[in-house]
Amino acid sequence: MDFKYVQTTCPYCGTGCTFNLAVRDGKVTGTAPYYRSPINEGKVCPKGTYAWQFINHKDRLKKPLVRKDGKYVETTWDEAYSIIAENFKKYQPEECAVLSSARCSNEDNYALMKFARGVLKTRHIDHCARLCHASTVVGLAASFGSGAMTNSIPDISESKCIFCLGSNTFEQHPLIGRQIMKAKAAGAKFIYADPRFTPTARQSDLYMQFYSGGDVAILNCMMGEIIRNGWEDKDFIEKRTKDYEELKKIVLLERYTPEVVGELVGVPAESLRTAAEWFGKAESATVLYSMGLTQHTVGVDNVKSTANLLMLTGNIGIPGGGVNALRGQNNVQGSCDMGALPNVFTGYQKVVDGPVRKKFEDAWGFPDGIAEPKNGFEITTMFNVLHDDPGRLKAMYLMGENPLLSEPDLNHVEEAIQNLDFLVVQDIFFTETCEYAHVVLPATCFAEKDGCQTNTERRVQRWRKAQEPPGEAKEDWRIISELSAVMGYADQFPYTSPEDVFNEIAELTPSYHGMNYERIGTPEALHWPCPTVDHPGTPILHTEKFATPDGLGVFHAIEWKAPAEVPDEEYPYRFTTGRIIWHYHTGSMTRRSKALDDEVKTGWVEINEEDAKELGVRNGEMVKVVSRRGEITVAAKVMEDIKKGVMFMPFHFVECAANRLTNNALDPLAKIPEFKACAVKIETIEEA
Ligand SMILES: Nc1nc2c(c(=O)[nH]1)N[C@H]1C(S)=C(S)[C@@H](COP(=O)(O)OP(=O)(O)OC[C@H]3O[C@@H](n4cnc5c(=O)[nH]c(N)nc54)[C@H](O)[C@@H]3O)O[C@H]1N2
Ligand SMILES: Nc1nc2c(c(=O)[nH]1)N[C@H]1C(S)=C(S)[C@@H](COP(=O)(O)OP(=O)(O)OC[C@H]3O[C@@H](n4cnc5c(=O)[nH]c(N)nc54)[C@H](O)[C@@H]3O)O[C@H]1N2
Ligand code: SF4
Ligand SMILES: [Mo]
Repeated sequence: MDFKYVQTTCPYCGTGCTFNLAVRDGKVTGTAPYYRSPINEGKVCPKGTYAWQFINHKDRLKKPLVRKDGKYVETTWDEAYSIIAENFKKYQPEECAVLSSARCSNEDNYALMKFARGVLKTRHIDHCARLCHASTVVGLAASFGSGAMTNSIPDISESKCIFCLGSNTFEQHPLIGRQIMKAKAAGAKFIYADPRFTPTARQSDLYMQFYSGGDVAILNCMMGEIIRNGWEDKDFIEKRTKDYEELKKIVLLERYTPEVVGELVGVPAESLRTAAEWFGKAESATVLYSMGLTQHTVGVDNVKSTANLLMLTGNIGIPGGGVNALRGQNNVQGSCDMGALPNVFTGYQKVVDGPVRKKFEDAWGFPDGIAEPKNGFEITTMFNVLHDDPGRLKAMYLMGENPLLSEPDLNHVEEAIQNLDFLVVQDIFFTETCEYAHVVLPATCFAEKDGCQTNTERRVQRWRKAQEPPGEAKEDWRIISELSAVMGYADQFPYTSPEDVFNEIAELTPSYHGMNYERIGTPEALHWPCPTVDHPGTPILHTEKFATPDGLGVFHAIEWKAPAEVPDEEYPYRFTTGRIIWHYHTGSMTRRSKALDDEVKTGWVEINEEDAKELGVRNGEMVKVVSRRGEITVAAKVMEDIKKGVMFMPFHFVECAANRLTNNALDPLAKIPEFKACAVKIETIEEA
């Protein structure tokens, strides 16, 4: 028997834990701890523990598939490439769109970004970061000049006061949750606000249960209290920020006093006062947030408000402080860094910036040029254009995303995608989205490839190949390179290994410039920015000055606004969506992992006890949840842990897909949809 351990990084959430894959006779058969990672020190959550179970699942895609007469038939790579090449040749760059993947490596994303802009010459490229932390990228860039988490994961344990708002950390970033427990053990106060009494809420010293969509009001209220009591950091405000007076004027308004806000969001005024006092007086304080803040039509406002609070209290650029935007997918930070966005090349270098563009043109050497210097469509815009303006977008190349379950308002998305003439999907399983594809390409998963990914704290870490892929599956970057060669661009994709791709990334990306496989291969790996080969990397941002042109942080005076759709007589309940610890997004991997699937087989809707009583709904009863966009039948989970008037559903399950109900209303700047607030009604199903 042949047995070995292969060290790798978790393919699920943005925490970026390291573990070993146990490999027996060439097949991955388990996981084992790897103790030297400073992030997780040998521990993992259930998804990490069982991240091996889907790898050799019988459903893995093993050969390219083409649709013929409505059926998918296996084909050779050569035929698949020539069908794709022939089809894409028919369309203008403007008619093509590309979706990249936060589940794939930096090398995969870079290759696809280059394919979009260089081979297809289209400006329309985006990925699921749009549905996730687009508000963070826009909001923190406006406040600090850089849209990334400011401090490191281990640094959270140093904080004296942690305010967690819109992040269910213990279920969605469990190994960051562990840092909260370490901070608490060292005496930190932990404040938590969420419409639901989650496992994270159970660990809090102060819990505020509020109506979804009330975040700016809460943050303004806390800032008002801090200023009224003189807990603000005057020195920091004066030396390192600007536009403070406008902020001050707004947050001191009568409408943001604890009494008024308490009434608006459904929280006792006293709790708001205590939260402000703990946060304002702490030696160091941090905000941890995630989707509860970003997935709103006011997502950018929410993010800017957290930046306001942290600057007001002088908690930026110090250990135990910071705006810690917990990024979601294993490599969503990396896919943004790689320029899988409609407005930037790698490292946030703008596509409209002349010298930047010239740099990429020269380095890439496409003889017939690259995409025009203009921002492209966001993923949400792509589906709106497909739906509302048929014929404008005709072909799409999609790698490692499953929008037919993850986008808002699925009925709209289903109509939209049928307006494509040609769709290629590259995945490891046959997903809901594959059902609309003309060609499906089998990719390798994390255990079958080398590469790297960038976690939420900007740490760039390695994946290492542990086994051969199933059937004829290939690495994503290799598929893209081979296809590009068939399309006449072999010279532009000369890579023989992911390391070749990474070296090109480092060359063209200032924040990755000092990185190479050897340097990122250590247990600590490296945080960007890392501009030179002798630079140690940057765990904490903005220590001396902000990344804005004048180096100052910018306060934004922001008023609270209601969500796009609020409860009314016909749809009287606030509806919000999210996740559970056992499953991951559209479930393509976790529902094929026996241990995780055994824990939770299907979805439910959480209903407050009193609401259930009024509705005459019993625990476990099947009910219809109806919004203006669609309806689903699902079991009711009657509980006291959710605020009265609010209902919650996990969105992982196709048979009761929460996104049939969600609202496609967008934040005007970030173009992120309002997954966290719409209105629904409940209909009981008559017994037959
Ligand atoms: N197990 C598991 N872990 C994951 C994922 C997964 O699918 N499964 N996905 C990963 C990804 S990509 C992401 S982006 C992260 C997301 O991580 P989180 O943002 O922590 O997860 P969510 O469940 O979407 O939402 C968090 C909380 O927001 C609350 N909430 C709802 N409405 C509001 C509101 O209006 N305001 C506030 N402040 N809170 C509200 C919800 O009740 C919920 O508890 O998780 C990552 N980790
Ligand atoms: N209602 C509601 N909807 C939401 C959210 C919410 O909170 N509420 N959250 C949103 C957020 S934050 C996010 S991030 C999105 C996520 O939305 P998606 O990214 O669409 O969801 P995933 O299920 O992660 O899809 C990733 C796909 O990549 C495939 N894959 C995995 N590894 C590889 C690989 O190495 N190569 C290739 N080619 N494919 C691979 C998987 O099989 C899967 O099909 O969902 C969004 N949708
Ligand atoms: S916390 Fe996230 S990265 Fe760590 S094991 Fe769990 S899913 Fe993987
Ligand atoms: Mo996400």
